[in-house]
Amino acid sequence: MLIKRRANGVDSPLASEITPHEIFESRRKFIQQLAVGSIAGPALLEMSSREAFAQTPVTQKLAAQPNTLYRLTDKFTSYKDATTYNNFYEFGTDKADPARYAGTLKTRPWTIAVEGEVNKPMTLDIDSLLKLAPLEERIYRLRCVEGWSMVIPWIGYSLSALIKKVEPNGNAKYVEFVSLADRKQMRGVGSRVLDWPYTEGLRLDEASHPLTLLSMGMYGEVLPNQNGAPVRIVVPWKYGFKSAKSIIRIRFVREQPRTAWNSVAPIEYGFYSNVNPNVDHPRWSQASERRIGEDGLFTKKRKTLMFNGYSEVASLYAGMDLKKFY
Ligand SMILES: Nc1nc2c(c(=O)[nH]1)N[C@H]1C(S)=C(S)[C@@H](COP(=O)(O)O)O[C@H]1N2
Ligand SMILES: [Mo]
Repeated sequence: MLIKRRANGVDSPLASEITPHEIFESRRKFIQQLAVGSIAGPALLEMSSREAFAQTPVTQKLAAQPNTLYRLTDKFTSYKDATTYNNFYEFGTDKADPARYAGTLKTRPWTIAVEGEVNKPMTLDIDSLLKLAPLEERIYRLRCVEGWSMVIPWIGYSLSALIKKVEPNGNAKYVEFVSLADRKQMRGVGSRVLDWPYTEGLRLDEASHPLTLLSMGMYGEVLPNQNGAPVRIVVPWKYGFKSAKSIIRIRFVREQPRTAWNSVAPIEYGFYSNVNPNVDHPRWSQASERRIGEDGLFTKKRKTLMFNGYSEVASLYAGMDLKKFY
């Protein structure tokens, strides 16, 4: 059988676990039709043989239940755009660099240490992490501070599921995320654009908010390396840089942690970095955004929404001056 593997370090998947991303959409429609009863059993067989003979590059499929609460109705960004227009400075600063160079990242074995101010520190390997809670598919918008956005069907579960397991103690006020920084696998880590490793942080209540996603997949598959395999954070109401990729450590701490972008340019990148159309970045207006894939000459930009449209998080910031705590 013609099954090509991407060089992404994922252990050989079973043939039955493989889905080409190109058919992700048709599979979704098909499953929806199945659910409403307009397609009967035999079509299923037809579908699987079509999948089996698809001669496109494939990655490893990852099953997840659609989360009905967190599903934007916006059209998805194409898989191609979402996997070839990336910020992942460990592999270079050009948008095309991560897709070009992240193949050298070895995503298995992979462990993530969860530690600090918790009663039950633990080190989990990626397989136990995948089994810790039911995997959900959530369609979130990700807004980069550079002025563009994407809509992506992520797979994962609320970070709060992991937080409950480790039992933060009374001293835990913030959560720090640390990405891998291995020069041997990541050609950009030699550069001095950032002080490696890439770190990010959230207040404990932000990290515990159900929207905060621990993500291991997208578009029905495990995460491509350039999107932060094998595990990353996705915080949809904050600028994209808060969503650290390829994380190896989650630490519960007393003080607001150092974060990578805040350290290099504190005036430009605040700790909070909530999407806010009323507070401009010194170099980029935050009032509107370009949706990746909608780049026609006359395509209108979209208005950027407060908290990227996730208004349910507003209560986390009650009484705070969001111009000061940008
Ligand atoms: N470790 C790490 N995480 C990172 C980055 C990075 O350079 N290194 N870039 C951030 C930025 S600026 C954005 S916009 C998002 C992009 O995520 P995506 O490529 O999956 O769309 O990842 C964030 N996470
Ligand atoms: Mo970004």
